[in-house]
Amino acid sequence: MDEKIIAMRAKLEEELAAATDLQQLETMRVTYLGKKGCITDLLKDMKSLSPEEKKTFGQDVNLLKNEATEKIAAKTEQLKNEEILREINSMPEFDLSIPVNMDRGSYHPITLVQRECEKVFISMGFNVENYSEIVTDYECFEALNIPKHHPARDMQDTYYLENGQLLKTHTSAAQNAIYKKYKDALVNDGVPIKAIFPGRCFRNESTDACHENTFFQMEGVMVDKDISISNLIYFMKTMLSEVFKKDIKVRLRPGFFPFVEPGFELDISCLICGGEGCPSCKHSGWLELCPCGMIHPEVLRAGGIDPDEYTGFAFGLGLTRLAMMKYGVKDIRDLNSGSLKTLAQFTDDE
Ligand code: FA5
Repeated sequence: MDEKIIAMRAKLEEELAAATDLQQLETMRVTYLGKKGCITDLLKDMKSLSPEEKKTFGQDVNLLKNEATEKIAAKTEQLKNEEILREINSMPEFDLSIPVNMDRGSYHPITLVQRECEKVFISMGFNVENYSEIVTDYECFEALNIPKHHPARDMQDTYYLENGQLLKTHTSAAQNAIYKKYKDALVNDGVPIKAIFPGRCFRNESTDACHENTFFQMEGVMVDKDISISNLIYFMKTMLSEVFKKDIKVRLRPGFFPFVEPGFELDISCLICGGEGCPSCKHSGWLELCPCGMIHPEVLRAGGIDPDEYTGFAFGLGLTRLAMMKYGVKDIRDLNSGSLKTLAQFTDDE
């Protein structure tokens, strides 16, 4: 056998034995087997050989080429397998038979209270609606009888997007869309509009024990012929007694909101201090929980409903404050803290 072929086979064996990574093998593959590789290069020597020698030499070169192809492929496979094994061995060991020794996750207290309220209202025939957190100025203010430059806007500063949209300051921002969605069924089929729409609200204001810049409300509206304040009071009372499962002292006092007339503030006696006064109720003994009122005719009109024929009530329940009262959370900021120690107390089996 040609000396060059013998030497090249020996070199190949040596390099294969020394190769420790896939990159080295790839370089070898190109060096030996590539179009301009050293095995192809051997064929140049054929020119000077006799026809008989050419035959044997050609066979030997082919043999070397096949050997090199197989051996480089086998070594590549071997290194890949070793790499997978190394990866498996470096993974932490899991023993699936060991009992879980971790705290269970739990629903957030606000979610629990929201679901409880939803259940109560669904049982009274209300639909639950979901509405966007980003709304237009029209939805949040103008459709609610709060034109530009109206002083009521000062009470609800918020965060604006560059395109002029804003993060909704109250769930009332969905009222207009809800009226438009259900007005045909109301007018054509006499189906009263009964909807609640819980959602996250945002206000650019400083925080304290009972104010957050991000909090939850649940809006509720009912529109039909002859809806009155008595209907409003009935639904509010039912909801509170179902949620608290006990008698709660409430008071209704006049309140101003441009989208209701008349408007009320529904306060509950602070359950943290029993009405004595504490930081959670700003030392008044009462907590503003659920402003409400009879929907303003302009608001109905903007929703495509004739206020001479239909009336309705609306309320804006402070869900976050309700959760505080129900679970005895003294500082509203704990609810947004993400502290598992605080939140895990409310684990529910649902
Ligand atoms: C409103 O947001 C009106 N849209 C409510 C309404 C709806 C009135 C329908 C009439 C008819 P107000 O700004 O008062 O109103 O907020 C309503 C409730 O949300 C408050 O009583 C309170 O419980 C809660 N709330 C308001 N601001 C905050 C805040 N910064 N942090 C936590 N809860 C808040």
